[in-house]
Amino acid sequence: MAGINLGTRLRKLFTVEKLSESFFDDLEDLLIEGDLGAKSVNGIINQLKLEMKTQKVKTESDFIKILRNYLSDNIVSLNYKPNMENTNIVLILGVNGVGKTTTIAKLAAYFKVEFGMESVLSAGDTFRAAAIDQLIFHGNKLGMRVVHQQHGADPGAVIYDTIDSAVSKGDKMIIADTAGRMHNKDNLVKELKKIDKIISNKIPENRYKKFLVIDATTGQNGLRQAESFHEAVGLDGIILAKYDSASKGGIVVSICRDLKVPVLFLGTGESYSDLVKFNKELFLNNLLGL
Ligand SMILES: Nc1nc2c(ncn2[C@@H]2O[C@H](COP(=O)(O)OP(=O)(O)OP(=O)(O)O)[C@@H](O)[C@H]2O)c(=O)[nH]1
Ligand SMILES: [Mg+2]
Repeated sequence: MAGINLGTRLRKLFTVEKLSESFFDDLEDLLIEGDLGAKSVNGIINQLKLEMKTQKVKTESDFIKILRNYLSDNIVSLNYKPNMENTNIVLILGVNGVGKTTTIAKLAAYFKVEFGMESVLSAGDTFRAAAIDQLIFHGNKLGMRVVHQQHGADPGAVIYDTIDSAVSKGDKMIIADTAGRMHNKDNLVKELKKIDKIISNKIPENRYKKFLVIDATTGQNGLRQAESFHEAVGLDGIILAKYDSASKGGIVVSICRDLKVPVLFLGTGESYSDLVKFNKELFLNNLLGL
């Protein structure tokens, strides 16, 4: 919703239309524009209609409060804590250009600050020519090890080697990159399932997490992406990149509501420190302009 404050528009709608015939139609349009997604919006409208019958909704703040509560009930957040004793792996997924590789570098910086943990970066995107160099560049800047093979190598083999080397050296955290694009979607899904199987055979479930990066500016496409990846390998969490853009990230409401996958972090810029833990209250205040 480029540059327009959803909260301001919602309050104005309430004040001007006062629950008239067109109120819920216009409300629906506003929420859809806010990237909340058709299914979520239907749920919100039904809930509002119900609550507005039973509760006195006199002011726009009464109305915003009901809306906020509904959204709050549908958003799940998660505070990721790695195992400090054994090797953990975080597999970073997402379609091309959403911010995966940048997010990997930010996560490595975050794990260092938050847990004093060095990460090993695994160059699992062997599909795009420059992807390996990009990860090596970040590894050099961060002073962290990068395990890689040549362009076109089998990503499963790269990640397999990374795990073996991390376990033998006693490294506690692996962050693995993946290709966002393949020759076609079926190939990508096949490749990801293979990678998933390789990792699952080496690292137990409680130390293996699959995080999907979503670009905050892609709107409802983000929900479709999450559905595809969730169906292919099962997601443990969402990282919403480019939250510093005009988007307020309404898309995560749909993802949480429909897939029950929690949100972990927001990417708020291009520097290593631009990764913040997802805070539901702050997120909702920002979404609704409170
Ligand atoms: N403003 C902003 N830009 C970001 C953020 N995260 C990533 N970017 C930028 O988005 C662009 C793409 O980021 P990458 O990390 O290369 O994305 P990717 O998903 O690895 O891309 P592919 O490897 O091509 O699939 C880069 O210019 C990043 O600097 C963010 O949180 N905010
Ligand atoms: Mg990349």
